[in-house]
Amino acid sequence: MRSGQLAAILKELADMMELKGENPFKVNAYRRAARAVENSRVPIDALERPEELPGVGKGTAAVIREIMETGQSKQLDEIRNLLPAGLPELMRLPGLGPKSIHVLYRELGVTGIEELRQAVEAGRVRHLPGFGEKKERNLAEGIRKWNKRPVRTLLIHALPVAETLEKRLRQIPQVERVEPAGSLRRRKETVKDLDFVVATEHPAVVAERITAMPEVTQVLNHGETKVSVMVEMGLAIQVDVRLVQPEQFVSALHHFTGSKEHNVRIRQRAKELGWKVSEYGIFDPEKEEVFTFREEREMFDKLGLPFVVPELREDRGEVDIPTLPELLGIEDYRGDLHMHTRWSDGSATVEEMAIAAQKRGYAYIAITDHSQSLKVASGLTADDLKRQREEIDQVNDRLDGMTVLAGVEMDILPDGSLDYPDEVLQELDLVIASIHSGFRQDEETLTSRMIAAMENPYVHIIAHPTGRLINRRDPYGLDLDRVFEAAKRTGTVLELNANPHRLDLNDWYLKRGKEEYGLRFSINTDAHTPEMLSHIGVGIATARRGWLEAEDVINTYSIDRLKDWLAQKRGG
Ligand code: DGT
Ligand code: CA
Ligand code: CA
Ligand code: ZN
Repeated sequence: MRSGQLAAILKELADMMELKGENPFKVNAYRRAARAVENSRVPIDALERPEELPGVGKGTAAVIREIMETGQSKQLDEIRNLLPAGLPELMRLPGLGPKSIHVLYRELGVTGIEELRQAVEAGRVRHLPGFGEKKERNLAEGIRKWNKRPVRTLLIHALPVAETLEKRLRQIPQVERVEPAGSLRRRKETVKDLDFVVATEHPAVVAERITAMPEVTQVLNHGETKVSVMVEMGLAIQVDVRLVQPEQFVSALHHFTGSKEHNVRIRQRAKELGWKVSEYGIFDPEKEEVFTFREEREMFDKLGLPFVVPELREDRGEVDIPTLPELLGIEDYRGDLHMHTRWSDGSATVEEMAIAAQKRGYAYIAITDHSQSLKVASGLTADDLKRQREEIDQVNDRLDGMTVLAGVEMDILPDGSLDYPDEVLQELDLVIASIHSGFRQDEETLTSRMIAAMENPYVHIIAHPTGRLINRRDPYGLDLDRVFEAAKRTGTVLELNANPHRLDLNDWYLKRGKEEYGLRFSINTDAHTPEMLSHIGVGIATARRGWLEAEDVINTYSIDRLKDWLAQKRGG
């Protein structure tokens, strides 16, 4: 390892600890150590005792040793994993260091750029210690620039913008029909831009109204058939609106929903029948006739195909098979099995989570706080779990028609062992295991670690198996085929984590796990607040894109069936 790499990890550790609000003495110890490493005249790999570096104490030396031996720091991984995912990237805004970000987090609950933007807009930032009006103005500018950077927008951020725009378009008197199209309609996890198809007899008038919207910051294209604008509605995003004659609405909607690959297959299908498909309809050259449709179903019907819902239009077989699956719907979902409370790093009590779940119409939930090794998330000891179980029992007594299961999200430690002995696990109703540290290990080590956890009969579910964070962190280097095979063999269920930054397993892996290994899955929000239970919507959408049916997902089971399954996994 080179000194530069070591120093960079130490600096990052200091930043992350400061973000988290750790004691400044500890933070400074790591900063000092980083400087000492950079300035050391002895090459770092020749250094036998890091304690000999000026200003480096025993504790810091141990961390340096760990980094030099393993190439990483367990503590850093843990903090990185447990801080709200949007917090570290705030450091990229000019004028914001870890200390001020911590103040924003602690005082205003800011956990990412969007919350910060709202706080700045509401004028709440200027009153914080060390901020003021000038800094607030600079932040506003920094955020505007940041939002213009070319990354794909998360589905969960795009959905409310699309909804507002859709309403706006419907209010224009000359507009007859409106539908969102493109990747948003297909519910892809991220979208590049927002596409709409609008039916109107007066395209020029409608185009004028769109470009005149107050949120439009730039007009990219202003024609009679297409208007493209940049809007700033909480986030900056491009919006493409196609203006079509009412009778062409359905074929245009299909065309601009895509995907491109799906459209290719549809054109091939039409060709087999001697026809041509375009955004204007299906053309029969022999009869010189154009077919148009009132609904998309009629168009698929005309082509002799079953109706393909937008989520499946990715050319993953949807045009090639005679019957399509009956996809999972939100109404099939009966309970969330992964969430946190104040016992670890959540914001609410057990009862508050249970009542929020009841309001959503669920029959059960599982409380799964973090385990003891995750000190950064105040992980629970075996004794804490016992006391938490008492609280859960009381909540179960108080609430009708809602079962709260006592669970845990247990760390799979870097050496492959589990964070509690079996005697502790057997007392719990449900055990989730997951990796929160050492995720840069090599493929073999990581894969064996995960498989070892699955082989424990008390482990029911593996949470967020690939560990990816959309736009932020690549998946762990796992051999997923071996993981799928082990899940099948041991009856362990893999999670689709519905946190909008994770959506892990993704649609593609879900389909593969189901079709090639016959796996079942669990879809959970991993909520840390009652509001976050609503993330289940993007989870269900991703499951649908993964071709999952109700029967493939254990969260659709009745409570009795779920309990049977939980017992059966343990050989009961
Ligand atoms: P995105 O925007 O990257 O998240 O994904 P899409 O699928 O929304 O892609 P987009 O916005 O470029 O185009 C919307 C749909 O329009 C696309 O799925 C297929 C259809 N389409 C038809 N012809 C064309 C074409 O010539 N170019 C593009 N880009 N799209 C076309
Ligand atoms: Ca698009
Ligand atoms: Ca587009
Ligand atoms: Zn969790």
